[in-house]
Amino acid sequence: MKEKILETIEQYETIIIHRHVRPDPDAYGSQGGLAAILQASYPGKKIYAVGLEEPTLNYLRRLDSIPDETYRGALVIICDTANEERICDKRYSLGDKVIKIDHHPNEDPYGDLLWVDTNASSCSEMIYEFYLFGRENGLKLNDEGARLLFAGIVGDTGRFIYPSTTEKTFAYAGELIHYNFSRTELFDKMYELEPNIVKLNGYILQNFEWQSNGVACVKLTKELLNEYKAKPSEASLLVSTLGDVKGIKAWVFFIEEADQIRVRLRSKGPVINGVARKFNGGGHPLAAGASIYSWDQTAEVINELMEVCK
Ligand SMILES: [Mn+2]
Repeated sequence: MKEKILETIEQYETIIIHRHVRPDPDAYGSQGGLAAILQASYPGKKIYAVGLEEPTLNYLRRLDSIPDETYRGALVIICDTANEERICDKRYSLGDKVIKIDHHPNEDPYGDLLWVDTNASSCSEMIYEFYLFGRENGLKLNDEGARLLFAGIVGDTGRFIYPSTTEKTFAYAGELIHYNFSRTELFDKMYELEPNIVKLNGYILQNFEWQSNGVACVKLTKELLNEYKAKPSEASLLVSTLGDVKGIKAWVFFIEEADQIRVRLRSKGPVINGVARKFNGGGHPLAAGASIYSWDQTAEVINELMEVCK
């Protein structure tokens, strides 16, 4: 598949790279890393990375804004996005051909060419692997690309602690740090939190609720988020905070947004993306998400979660 993707890339003059909505460092890392590789390798081609910018990730890169016409005859590559619904910037369908590169379960096999590797820690790891594959055929990786791919790997592995981290992950990260970028600066940017968010984290640690079977939950209402002056997207960054609690098997954060309640599920072992799917969501076996539309529904989610943790 890597060979086919490389051949296809070579055939197109314009390549537009997308990623998922509500981006994380791996979304930016894989998208921006691939863009950097293609720009360095094919100076004659027009390469764009598009999507709605997430201000907290501006330190990774800024995105390109392009008119609809640019999509005419273009190749579109979508990184780190399991299903079409989650693709940021719906204009991806205006292109000539779509390639999906992703590491989530392939539940929605969209696109003309698909490369899905659920054993990869991150989509950024796949992009680095793609570069290794194409190196002999002229693919180049520059410092900026390496910084972005490293950030994506670090982000999706929780700094190399999640079980998705493999020997390959460490090997690739080890190669990436040979490039010239400041890891210290990157880590500072990735993990710094505003003081109000640190305080919200304090609230979470004080107030998470134990259920049965090693399940815990956290409910963050609009009122509470207002009190801490925290946006739902900022509260989402704190989801992993319960991972260190002794005896916890899986947990759920309910985060109220304007018109829905975001359900963020995490697990130390029991597979929880099935629970997410029951509420029209999805994701990885140990990290998934969904949406519900009333606080009454939280009990259903908690019950499903307790069921898989039995
Ligand atoms: Mn990812």
